[in-house]
Amino acid sequence: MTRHTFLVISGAVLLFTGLEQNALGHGTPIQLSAVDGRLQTDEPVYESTFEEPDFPLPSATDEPGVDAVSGISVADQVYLEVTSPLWFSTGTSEGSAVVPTGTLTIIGPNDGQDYYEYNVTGTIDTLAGMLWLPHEGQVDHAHGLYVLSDEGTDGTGVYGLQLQFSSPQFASSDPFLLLLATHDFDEADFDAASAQIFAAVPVLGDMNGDRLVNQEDVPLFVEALVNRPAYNLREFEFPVDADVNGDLNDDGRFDLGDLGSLANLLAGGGSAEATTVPEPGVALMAMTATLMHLLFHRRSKVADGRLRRFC
Ligand SMILES: [Ca+2]
Ligand SMILES: [Ca+2]
Repeated sequence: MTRHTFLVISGAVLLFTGLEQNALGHGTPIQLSAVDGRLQTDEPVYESTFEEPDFPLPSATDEPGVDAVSGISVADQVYLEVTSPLWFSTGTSEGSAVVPTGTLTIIGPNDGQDYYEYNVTGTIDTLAGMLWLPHEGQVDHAHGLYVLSDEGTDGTGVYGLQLQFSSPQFASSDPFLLLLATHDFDEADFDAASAQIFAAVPVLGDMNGDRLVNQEDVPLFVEALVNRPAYNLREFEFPVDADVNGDLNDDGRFDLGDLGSLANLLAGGGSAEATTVPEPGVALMAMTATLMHLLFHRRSKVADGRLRRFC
């Protein structure tokens, strides 16, 4: 297995419109790798919060510089793409994520001469593909900046943007979610705001709530189909709406008709955590076997009169 690894260190900056000073925060490092011809990140969600602002904003041309690359060839091209609209949540109870009128600016690493800057608003097509690599010379890690512009109606809260890395040389990474909280946001409300953004940006096919799609979702996919009460008792790292995540053929229903779509999805690459990728037929057979086992298991327990539920 060939493994190329380099680091994308994400800085994060909060820019106050109308103020001369700017607030600087540091984002979570994103580790990007290429394994067996496929890009992958080390986490499905990255968070950044700003406690005490740090002044002043460093020069954009200095901070997002690229120091080095190891692994991925400088001849390879890697792009950063937006895969869903920009979302915003204030984390209020019973609230929801909304598409903000404000702007999130992404400043990509430079190539020794210049840097790339893209503004993302509520529309998905603002960042159609930002060239993240190649860079000249040896590069071990790259820096990016995310600038939250306090414009429009969005104020204190959390921004959520789903991104992915793509490349002509590699299969695309799974989408990953970037969560950025403004410096004056109460971190006690961060989980609520995040949950509202998670709901706005579901990961289709993720049935075990890790925001990844791989073989581990198969038994949960089946359980959600055949025994929803048991499935609903489960607690996941990230919230899951089975009827949304499981409706892979986009017909508005989560049912047996989605099984084949999950098989195709897994055969198409799985996720960053998947180590083997089955053929569609193999995946479908595995799911069918799991389904039959669970159905038989439930029937047996019901038949003996002692257990009415399986888990
Ligand atoms: Ca999953
Ligand atoms: Ca469906």
